[in-house]
Amino acid sequence: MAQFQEVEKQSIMHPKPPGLTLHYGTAGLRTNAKHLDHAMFRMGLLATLRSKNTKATIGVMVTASHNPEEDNGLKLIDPMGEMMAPAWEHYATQLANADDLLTVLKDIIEKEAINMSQEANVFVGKDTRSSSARLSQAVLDGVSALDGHSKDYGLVTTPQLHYMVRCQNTKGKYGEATLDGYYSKLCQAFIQLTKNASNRTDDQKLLSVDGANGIGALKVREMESHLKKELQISLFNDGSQGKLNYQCGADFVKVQQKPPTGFKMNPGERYCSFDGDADRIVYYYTDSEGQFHLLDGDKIATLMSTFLKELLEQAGLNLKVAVVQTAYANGSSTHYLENTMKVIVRCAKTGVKHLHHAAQEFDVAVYFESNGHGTVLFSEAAEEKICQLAEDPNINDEKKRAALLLQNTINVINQTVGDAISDMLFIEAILAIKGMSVQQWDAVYADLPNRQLKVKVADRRAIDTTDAERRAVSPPGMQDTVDSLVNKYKQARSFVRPSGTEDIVRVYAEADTQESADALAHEVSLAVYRLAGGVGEEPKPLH
Ligand code: G16
Repeated sequence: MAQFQEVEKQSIMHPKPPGLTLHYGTAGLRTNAKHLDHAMFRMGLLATLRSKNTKATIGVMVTASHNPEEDNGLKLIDPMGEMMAPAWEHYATQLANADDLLTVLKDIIEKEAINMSQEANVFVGKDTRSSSARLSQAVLDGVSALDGHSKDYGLVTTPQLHYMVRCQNTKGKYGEATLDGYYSKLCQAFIQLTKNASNRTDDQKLLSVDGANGIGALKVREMESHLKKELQISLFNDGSQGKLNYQCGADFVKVQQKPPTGFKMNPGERYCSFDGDADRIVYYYTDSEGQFHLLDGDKIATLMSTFLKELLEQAGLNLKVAVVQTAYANGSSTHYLENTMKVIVRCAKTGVKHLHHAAQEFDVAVYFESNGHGTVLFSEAAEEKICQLAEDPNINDEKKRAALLLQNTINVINQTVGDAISDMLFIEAILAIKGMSVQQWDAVYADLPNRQLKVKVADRRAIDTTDAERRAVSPPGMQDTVDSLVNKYKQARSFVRPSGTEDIVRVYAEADTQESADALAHEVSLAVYRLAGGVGEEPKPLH
């Protein structure tokens, strides 16, 4: 077949480094950018096969998101804008590591009974990393080697590319597959929502955004004119000076529990940070004593689900609302959601693909990881009921207002995946409508003090977990040790899991005081180091 000859010819230009093994992990392939050229070419091939297989447009986003600038990676996007199906993740790993590329390629074609004469379309996007241009070219080479058509969106955020894929495959029903279409849809919905905030002052329209020195900063600038001054963004860490994700961005702020560098915080004002590809967001402020307060994904999920539940009640719509979290969710947030809010709470494995899947079971589901990665899903039936109600001429004013707010909420949200820009607009709209300050939002419940640490081990797959990653099944003795350490502290909880995006093991601990959370996290880190083959220096106490 001429296509295979072309693949063979082109693959010589994208050689696989000997001895390198890659895994399609939590959010795709990710490692040092030096090692990725062959994998990018091959993922271009795979995206083309997936497009032929689904008879739809597929997306390939070149990014390593929160990782340091020298890393890169790729996320594959399925037809409805969701993360690629798990069965195909396995093919991605096989293909990336194949020594005999054509055999693996032919094997996938046979197993999936792919019609090679079917047309293929692939959308490609990239973040601002210096390696991204070269690597996205390798993806485009892969697509053309199998005679696929590609559209290069160039610099876009990850959620923007997810959005484009869904728009394309739903023939405009979701929106227009252009950046202008994306900004118009989200900003118009935001403006409609904030029209309901009659007492909104000019001060409440101000928000400071840390762009992580990445693509999010460029895109916020691009969006500004669409906001018609209804939100006035002061942008810092915009990429003009600092390094991507270095001492800034959502991951830094969440893990370090401190503000990013690059600006001075004014007490009481609202700030938020995006991550490197703008699919995560966290909020924060300092109080008059200079104390830093973080509003992470759990606080965001609480704000969004409360708002939606209230509106659904006002609209008289009996729809099931759920919140999907992960093991990292602060114990206080889960307690508040279950006992005060009385919403259904589910725990999924880390990775938005798992949360997204769990959320699809409900009429309305807010899914968020503590790290700020999340969105809201409405089932088709729920959307239909809301739209019907909004158009019903025989309902009272309260119901009408609630139905219209819900309709605009659907439009401000990017339902394909967590989206820092869309989440920011929704959060700002909720605060405006409820007339709520960031301090009032923060006071809804008090987080249990917590700490996250990383441990370097020889092979992180030595740790295996179960129960949505809340318990370790290997190495032997790991879980018993964690249990006995947890028992030493009050209101304590801890777990360990291998990261799917970095070559480390993650440790999470929470307890009644920060000292206890820090001590527990350190003791569990030591246990990981000793039982799972730690490398380098033993973890040191935090204080
Ligand atoms: C990715 C995933 C997230 C996940 C994070 C950390 O985020 O999309 O769902 O929480 O990695 O994963 P891990 O703990 O396995 O390293 P991003 O923003 O880097 O794409």
